[in-house]
This record gives sequence, structure tokens and C-alpha cells, in this order.
Amino acid sequence: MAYETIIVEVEDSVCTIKLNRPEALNALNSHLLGELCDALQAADQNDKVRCIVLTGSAKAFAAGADIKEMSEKSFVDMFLSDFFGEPHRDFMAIRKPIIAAVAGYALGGGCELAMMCDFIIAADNAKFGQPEINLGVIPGMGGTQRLTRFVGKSKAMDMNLTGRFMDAEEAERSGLVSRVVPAKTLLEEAQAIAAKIAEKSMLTTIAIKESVNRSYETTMTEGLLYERRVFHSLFNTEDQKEGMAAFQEKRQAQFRDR
Ligand code: CO8
Repeated sequence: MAYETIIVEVEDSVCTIKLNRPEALNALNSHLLGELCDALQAADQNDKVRCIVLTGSAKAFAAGADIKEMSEKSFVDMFLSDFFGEPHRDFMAIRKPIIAAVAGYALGGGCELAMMCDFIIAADNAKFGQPEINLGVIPGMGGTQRLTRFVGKSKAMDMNLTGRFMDAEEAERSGLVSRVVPAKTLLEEAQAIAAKIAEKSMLTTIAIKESVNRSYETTMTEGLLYERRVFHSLFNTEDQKEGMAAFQEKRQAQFRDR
């Protein structure tokens, strides 16, 4: 399908989706989010794809929700349309892993979109922020919720109340991003990490994504029980037999998603 605001490429088992509204620093409007969710759902359903990389440009992953699209809306418009509610739900329903490869600005909804991914690789020029306070609003897609869980209350308050930006080094130190890499090699490195994940069994990949995400939604006791039961259930798969046999035979496992 031809998209106007994103570029989608599938190479081997990795689907790379690039946000592509350079004139607006990849600001997220309804059209872009609709196309993004469509592409993510297609990748999720494509048996060839085993991992997804979401990226932007060298200057901006995304500079936030599109202020020009939102500025004239009323409370009633926002509430009745459940503004961005549907793309948020669609995004969170994707079962395959999504890596955010962030260079430049990841602000407001851009920072929130990166946090909706499974983990974030940052270029050394990345800047994260929740500057919504400067616009007379608050974050609406996780900036007060997910960011607080990533970086803790003190930094989340600091960023949300002052609107200041966090650079890549601070973001890594604070647990917002998993790795920082040179800006020049960001996409290459994110795709290499995705290719590594693509080699694993899809059964365990999806089980891990679901289990880690469950840790945000439940108590420790329930989460540990869930994890243990999923662990037990994987002993009913060929990939568990293959993975453990390959270890003992000192060879690379050949997973078949069975
Ligand atoms: N929306 C619309 N257009 C934007 C946005 C944006 N968020 N960000 C940048 N642009 C546009 C600019 O208007 C400009 O367009 P034009 O050339 O037509 O004037 C173009 O992109 C380039 O931007 P700048 O000239 O400003 O570039 P600079 O390099 O000078 O500055 C910045 C870059 C610092 C990133 C600056 O553009 C900026 O501050 N942008 C806004 C950042 C921001 O406030 N983001 C938060 C937006 S609100 C939000 O995200 C809420 C999310 C909640 C959604 C969930 C709802 C339920």
C-alpha cells in the first residue's frame, strides 16, 4: 500500500517504518497515525516480518502531536472523537516487538510514541521532552504515566513541569533508553538488533513481550505466577526441545515457531 506520511521497507525479517513528514518535523497528525497503525498491523500479520523498527529523520523522531491540527479543537471535539485513543489502542495491540530508533527531537507525543515501543535505541543527538506545559496542556499519550515508570517521579515531574529536554546520555542513565549509539549508525544498529531478535522463536518473543508488559499491569505475585505458567507452557513446544538440544550439542538452534 502507498503511504503519504510514512515509508515502509521490509528486508529479510525486519520491517522498518520511517515517519516522513519532514516539513513538520514528523509531527503526529491523525493521517500519519492512521497510516502508522495500518503499516504496523500489516507487519504484525506478515509471516515474513519478525521484528519492527520505528524511526524518524536525523533531525526529529517526532516533534509531538501536530499542534496545527489540534489548536482549534474544543473539549467536545476531543472528547467525542476520543482523540488519538484509537491509534493508541491499535499500537498497543501489536504483538511483534517494536524498537524505536530515535534521532533528534522526540517531544510530546513523539516521546510518548517512542515509549509505546518495546524499547528505545537513541542516537547521541537525541532529545526527549514533554513540553506540553508550554502549550497550556498536559501529555495525553503516556508522558505522565509511562515516563514516570521509566525515569521515576522526580525526573518525570521535572520534565513535565519545566518542559526541559533530556539528552541521550541522561536518557540512558535514567532508564528511558536501552542504548545510545552514534547518530550516523543509528538505523543500521537498530536493524541489526531487530535481526538478532528475528532469529529467536516467535513463540518466546511474543511470550516475553506479553510477560514484560504484564509487569506494568499487575502485582508482583500475579506477574510472577503468570511468568511461571508461561514458562511451563513453553515446554509443550518444539522450539524448547530444539533450543535446549542445540545448547547441549553446541550448535546454533534452528527455531521453527512450533
Ligand atoms: N506540530 C506542528 N508543527 C510542528 C511541530 C508540532 N508539534 N513541531 C514542529 N513543527 C513545524 C514548525 O511549525 C515548522 O513549520 P513551519 O516551517 O511551517 O513554520 C517546522 O515544523 C520546523 O519547526 P521549527 O522551525 O520550529 O524548527 P526548530 O528547529 O526551530 O525547532 C523544535 C524545533 C524545538 C522541535 C520546535 O519545532 C518545537 O518546539 N516544536 C514543538 C514541540 C512541542 O511542543 N511538542 C508537543 C506538542 S503537543 C503533544 O505532543 C501532545 C501529545 C498528546 C497527544 C495525545 C492526545 C490524546
